Amino acid sequence: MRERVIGAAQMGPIQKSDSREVVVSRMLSLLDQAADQGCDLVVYPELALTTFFPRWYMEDQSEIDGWFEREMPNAATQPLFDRARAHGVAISFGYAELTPEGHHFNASILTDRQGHIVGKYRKVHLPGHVEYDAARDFQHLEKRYFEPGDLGFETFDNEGTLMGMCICNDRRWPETWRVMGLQGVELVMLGYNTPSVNSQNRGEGLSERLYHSELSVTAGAYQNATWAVAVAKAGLEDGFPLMGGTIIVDPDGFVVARTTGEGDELITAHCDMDRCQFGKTTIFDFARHRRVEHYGRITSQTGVER
Ligand code: ING
Repeated sequence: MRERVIGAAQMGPIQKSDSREVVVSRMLSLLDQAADQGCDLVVYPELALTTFFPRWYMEDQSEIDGWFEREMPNAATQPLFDRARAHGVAISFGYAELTPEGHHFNASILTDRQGHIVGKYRKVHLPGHVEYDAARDFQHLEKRYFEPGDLGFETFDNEGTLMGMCICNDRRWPETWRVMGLQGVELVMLGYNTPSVNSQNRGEGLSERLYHSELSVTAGAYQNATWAVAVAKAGLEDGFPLMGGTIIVDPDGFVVARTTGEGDELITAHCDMDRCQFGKTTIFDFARHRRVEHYGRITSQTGVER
């Protein structure tokens, strides 16, 4: 049995005026709770250090860049890496990355239990739009502020467990999960900031959105025989509601832990990574069952060709 004790650290709202330091202190509190409960890995949400700023239309690049981190760790986040190392807990969290070359990514990192970064991911599937859209109840300008990720969907051997990351909208695309599944992934970690309401369809309510999120994560876990941890930033951010719905899912696609509220809330699960093997060697033994000669459209086409 290769057990990892995993904590999903859901975070409540971060207001536009909240400093990185205030946010990090909340993350430290969740980390301490996780360590007290025996966790050896803690997963935080997408863009965990700031409010979900793509809801705001901005034109001034220096204002936009103020939401990004130029290095990781940095002064604001060093206490988090130091505390994680002191506890012997690996962490994963999302943040807005501004590279030395001037590229802007919606990124996430993964550390080992000594606080060393062992993996990085940059969000591939960017939802939303580039220009201000007056038809929307609120903006979702990820295509304006971020470039599509350039690292693909990699997996990382983190102290004996093969781990992978994706971010938010990525979870809705089966390609995300299968590319990691084809590498033998055993744990997929993802954070999300998902509005509770659809900016383009007032008819779609919270229960539908929670269902679609859980459907995406449980399907991805089941169809690739992997554990999955999906962690929300939730609650009312400057009046804009983000949904909760944080879950930990086993390799058979069953939810083993879920949050109940929309604030800072830790859930944990004892996850035996060897439980991935049954699915990977029977129903989802890709080598025995897949017929790639029929899958060409998946990579040769972007859109539909009737
Ligand atoms: N947020 C949302 C998400 O994919 C979205 C955007 C919501 C797209 C619902 C489609 C439907 O969960 C982010 N940040 O990707």
